[in-house]
Amino acid sequence: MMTAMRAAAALLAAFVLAGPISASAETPSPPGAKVYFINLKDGQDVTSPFLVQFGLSGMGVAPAGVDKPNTGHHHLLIDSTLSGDALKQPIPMDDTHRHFGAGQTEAMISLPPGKHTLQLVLGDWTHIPHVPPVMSNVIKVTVH
Ligand SMILES: [Cu+2]
Repeated sequence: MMTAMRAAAALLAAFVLAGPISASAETPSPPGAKVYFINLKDGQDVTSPFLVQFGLSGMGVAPAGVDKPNTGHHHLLIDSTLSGDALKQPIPMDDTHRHFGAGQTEAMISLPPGKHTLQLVLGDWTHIPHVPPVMSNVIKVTVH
């Protein structure tokens, strides 16, 4: 996991250094592609840590760094959203923007008790959302 994160960070750094040429390369998503929560519903009560299963239809999962048409890797936004120009840039890597760059399709998530929002966003091989973006609904969960 550390190795994957480090590779992802290196890739992100390489991308940033490459500058405007790479930044103009949009990755298209096919019509009808969507990401969704398989095992969680809006308003659900969960006990931390809890399993989050990432659903994807109309596209495939590929690890970060693998440039293959109609693929991407999952990102879980926790108490956070992406809009406007943020959708044209690499998704930040922090506690509220989790990357699953090894191609994971589920994760155990630990969160403090209380209400939280969750959203899935697919990112391309350089962690940038597709055009148009492939994002799930925002769901609210209550963590116990
Ligand atoms: Cu990513």
